[in-house]
Amino acid sequence: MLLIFAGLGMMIWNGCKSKNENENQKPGSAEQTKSATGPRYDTVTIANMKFSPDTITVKKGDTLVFINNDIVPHNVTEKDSAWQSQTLNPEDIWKFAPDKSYDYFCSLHMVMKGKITVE
Ligand SMILES: [Cu+2]
Repeated sequence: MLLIFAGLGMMIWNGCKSKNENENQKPGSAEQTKSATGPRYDTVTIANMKFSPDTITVKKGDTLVFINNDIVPHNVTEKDSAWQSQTLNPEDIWKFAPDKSYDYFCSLHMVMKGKITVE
């Protein structure tokens, strides 16, 4: 008799637990994240002589924000010189909305390379 009551108690307890878990999943919270479309800003940080991330995928219309967090000046130069940022001194910011995919580098430090993929 005691076992039956204990078993029944567990069933009720488990039932309540799963009910609460379902209630915690508010419908719409996932939809709100999905509806956050439109132009976005993506950030590339320059630090320790590197672009980070060095490869980035953005949506067409998005704006890339390059931030120089290094202690020396850098720039952002398209591989075939299609465009080039001004010299970015430490703490300078440069915004750029790529219309297509590009490879780029820093013409002050040729080892610094990066890639923008526009999808
Ligand atoms: Cu540089």
